[in-house]
Amino acid sequence: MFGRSHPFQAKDAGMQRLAPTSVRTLLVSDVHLGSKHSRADEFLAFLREFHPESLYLVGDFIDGWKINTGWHWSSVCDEIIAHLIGLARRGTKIHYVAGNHDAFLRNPAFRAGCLATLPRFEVGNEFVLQTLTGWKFLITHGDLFDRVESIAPWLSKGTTAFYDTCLSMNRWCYRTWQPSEGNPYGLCSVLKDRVKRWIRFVSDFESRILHHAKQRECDGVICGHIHTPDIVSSDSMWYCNTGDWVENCTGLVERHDGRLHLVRRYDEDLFLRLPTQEETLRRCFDASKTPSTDATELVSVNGEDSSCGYAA
Ligand SMILES: [Mn+2]
Repeated sequence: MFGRSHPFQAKDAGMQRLAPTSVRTLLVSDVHLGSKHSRADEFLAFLREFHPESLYLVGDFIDGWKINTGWHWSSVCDEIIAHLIGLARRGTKIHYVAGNHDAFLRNPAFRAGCLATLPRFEVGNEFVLQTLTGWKFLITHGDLFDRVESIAPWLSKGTTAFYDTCLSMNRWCYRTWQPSEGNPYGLCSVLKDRVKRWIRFVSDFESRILHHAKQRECDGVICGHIHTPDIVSSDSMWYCNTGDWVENCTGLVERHDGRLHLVRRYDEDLFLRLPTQEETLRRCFDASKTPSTDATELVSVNGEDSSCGYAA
């Protein structure tokens, strides 16, 4: 589906940039700017594809853990920051959710000192997004619900060092053999997927985060942290993970027609069409059904909605 002419590559290919697509909301997480493994180029190309009314940076946007152990801040990182300031000036509201790699933003004194002067820019541990169709999603990074992260941060830091080594080895292998296309971090992605599945199993990540969203009277959650993009329904709620910009290059878009669109660089896109709240209530009343996911539609880009692809 994503051939070599994918819009993310337009900048590299020297093609003319298309006008950005206007969208209601854009959500991205785990960009890890400052880490040498961050895919800053591709992320900037992706950002330029859209003009969102609201932008959510769902944690680990800046990798503060790398400040002492290998800080890589390229000119592209500056371009990304300049682009965000430009978006804010043109009216986009930017929400910055703090993650475990940029936990310094959880310090109120830091926030008050450095960020108070930025207009249309808000920092928090969590936000509630009401979609066009009326559904409420809790937006949080996710580390606060990762049992490994909260109980054994030393283990988390240890696995991060191991993971960085894997990323470096993977990049070396990719450069050595230079396959014509594919994900340069594909091997790592598979490895990390296994590790994260284990963490999900051990720490009960999804159910803990959904439980919290339910307590906040939300219908679902949008998070990042585990670098595994996904849209799944669980216990009559929606769990959406925006993925990352290290291995998967993914982001979540809420389009003006109300659909949630998970854009995936190396896999098929996913679309989630949620009915409006009124529609759901009417169905419940008509058929005495409980509010469930039966009125929703989750399709891949190759499904019947294929005409509504990425560049629509
Ligand atoms: Mn994280």
